[in-house]
Amino acid sequence: MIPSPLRDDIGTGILHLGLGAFHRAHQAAYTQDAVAVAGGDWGIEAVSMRNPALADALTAQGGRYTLIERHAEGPRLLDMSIIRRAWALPGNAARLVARMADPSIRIVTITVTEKGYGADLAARRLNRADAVVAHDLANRAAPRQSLVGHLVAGLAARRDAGASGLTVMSCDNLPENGTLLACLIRDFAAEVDPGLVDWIERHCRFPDSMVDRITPAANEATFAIAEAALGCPDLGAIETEPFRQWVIEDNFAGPRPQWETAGAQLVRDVAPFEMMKLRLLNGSHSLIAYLGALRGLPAVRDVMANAELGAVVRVFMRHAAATLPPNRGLDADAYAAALIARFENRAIQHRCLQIAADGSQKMPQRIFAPARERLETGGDISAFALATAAWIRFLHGQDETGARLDIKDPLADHLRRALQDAGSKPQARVAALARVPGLAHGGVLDNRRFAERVAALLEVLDGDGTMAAVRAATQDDADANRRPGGSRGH
Ligand code: CS2
Repeated sequence: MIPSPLRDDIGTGILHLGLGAFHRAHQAAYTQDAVAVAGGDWGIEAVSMRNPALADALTAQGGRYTLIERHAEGPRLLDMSIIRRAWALPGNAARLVARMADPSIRIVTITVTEKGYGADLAARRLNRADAVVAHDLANRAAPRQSLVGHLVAGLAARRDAGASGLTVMSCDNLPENGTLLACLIRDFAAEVDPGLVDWIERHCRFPDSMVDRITPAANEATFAIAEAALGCPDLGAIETEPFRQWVIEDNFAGPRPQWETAGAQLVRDVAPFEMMKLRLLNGSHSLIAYLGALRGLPAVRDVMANAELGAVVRVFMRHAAATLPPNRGLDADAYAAALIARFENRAIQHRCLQIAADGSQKMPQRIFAPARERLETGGDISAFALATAAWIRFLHGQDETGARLDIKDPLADHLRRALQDAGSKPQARVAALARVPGLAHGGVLDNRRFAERVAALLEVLDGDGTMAAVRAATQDDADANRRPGGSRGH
């Protein structure tokens, strides 16, 4: 175990919302390293959005937990102590407001996953149809429920306390995540407290950020490794890959930790990094997750160990890379090659079903947006069509052996009903999904060329199974590459 390098008397300058594994493996690790090198009162007060058990367990451990980095040569264990306090939000809304108004808090960071924002991803506005958002807008006297409702209440209290502005940084996998969050907060504030909009615009900042570290949910092995090292159980232990990347828009309302001393990149424009990551890493992750789930393969590494599935992932990455704006100083080929090695890491057991969850919130930026660009430029769409067909087949809730698949998705009921009503014809199923309210497909599922390709692959999935569909999609790519002038996915 590598001991924590931090002193005990570090003050708390960051309030974090979302105490999941990703935060503990990524932002907490960067911040601990930055404070160890450059100092500063940047301890983290972490708020669990739903789960009191985890917050209680961390509190009982004095905020400490073991971070296990899964290197090829064996695990490396770090004693983490940057989280100074942890508590859960249910029943504590007033406490959150009070902490946001405290001048010693300078930054609020957020990892609540894509669905936690209550956003209409197509319009990039507040989703008034979202139950918790609608509740907060309609019942201002009732306890708040939505992320944006809590943040707006906290910002109002901060203004009323006469404190300085705040930096509120989203660390979730959404395009222009900070800009999106600023729009949602503006939408909400304009309705409940119009004067606040101006104060927020003048004093607060919402930097965009690209976050990356593959962090599976903790499993029995995670807890066993930590317990063996500590001699007692560690309920906060988590495991992660060695790789990490954090690209942050240098746009802060006040001071910040010297995250660059820990390897973070502070840049003017995050968009090129974020687009490459969302489309190559997260896009192929979703493809892997749906193909793997249908095949009954437990984890990403198991999908990559199959030569044909590994090959289709490479084809997908090539096509996704072809949608990235050129000349942005980033090497997509090297990035893709590194990704393959990360996905193949035998030491990481990243479950397909974990990644497959919440597809309606992930497909838009990972699959539909690049597919739309390919349709506009007349490029090959087969890899995106395969990901879409596999998702639809997955939504039927059975793998190809007939075993039940658990569909976790905020739109699950709508998606299930749409597919049930559509009957068995592939074209009708694609058309039915295109009409699901709140699914931000950007017109892609209504596009004739795309819908036909998805339906054709869905038919193969239904009739001949996952591998046959993979072969059909890979064949498209091979044919395109044989045509004169056709290559490299263009
Ligand atoms: C994954 C991501 O669960 C998912 O949808 O694609 O959590 C992925 O592991 C991270 O973005 C990696 O940085």
